[in-house]
Amino acid sequence: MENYKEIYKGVLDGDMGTVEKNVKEAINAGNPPGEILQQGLIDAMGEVGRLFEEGEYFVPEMLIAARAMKAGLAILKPHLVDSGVEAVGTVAIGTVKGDLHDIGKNLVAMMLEGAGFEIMDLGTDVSPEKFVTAVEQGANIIGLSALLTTTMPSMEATINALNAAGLRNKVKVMIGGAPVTSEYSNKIGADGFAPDASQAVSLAKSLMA
Ligand code: B1M
Repeated sequence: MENYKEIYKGVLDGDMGTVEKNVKEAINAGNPPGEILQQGLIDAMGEVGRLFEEGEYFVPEMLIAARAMKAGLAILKPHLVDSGVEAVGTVAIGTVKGDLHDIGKNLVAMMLEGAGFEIMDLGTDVSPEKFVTAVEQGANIIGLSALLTTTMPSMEATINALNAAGLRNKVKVMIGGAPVTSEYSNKIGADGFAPDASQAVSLAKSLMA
């Protein structure tokens, strides 16, 4: 599919215009939004990570690639999010303290919204205290995202803060992000781990059941 190749290349080049144009064309041609997302945007971001690891890309290249990906996501969002679904629960989601990566977190939030969850998006670099406040404000689930091995301990710190506030039994905790595993989830006492956005939806539904 020519548009997917252009989207992929557009993300790698950090070319927002090309990404936007080809996402629109792919949608208008009737391609499934999930496929545009995976084969165009997500696959390209994986390649950006690989190029960074190999020393071919540096932080500025990662940043402009992320900006191009976000431009594509903004166009895809209404097609991924099915409006009019009844609310099934509230998820307060954020990227943990010290971590500024938000693309995966945004995607998970979008898919959860599409599945009927109410979303409290706490943003990035979210402290354990802010998650605690969100539970006090009525979140049924908190979703923690971490992309750096160095920020994963903030997940455990958040669970500890919920325990200290006496709120741990009032909320379910789900975690995810590239370096996170289900073993880590068990180790820190989270209620579940999802490796991607669609499995995050299944997990959130099962946690609410
Ligand atoms: Co950063 N970065 N980055 N980065 N960056 C990674 C994560 C890295 C793996 C690159 C690499 O070395 N290959 C590496 C981490 C190494 C490690 O810790 N093991 C890294 C590094 C080192 C850094 C800096 C330290 C670089 C530096 O400054 N020297 C720095 C840290 C800044 C900080 O956070 N304090 C940094 C900065 C940045 C940018 C700002 C330039 C930019 C982020 C822009 C933004 O997000 N607004 C950036 C980017 C773009 C990346 C890569 C290339 C792409 C991440 C991404 O968006 N992926 C990344 C390499 C990679 O992952 N291949 C990398 C696409 C996204 C859809 O996937 O986020 O995995 P992902 O989300 C998935 C799943 O993980 C899951 O579902 C999502 C959708 O399927 N998921 C959840 C995520 N959260 C979930 C939550 C859930 C459930 C599922 O429940 C709640």
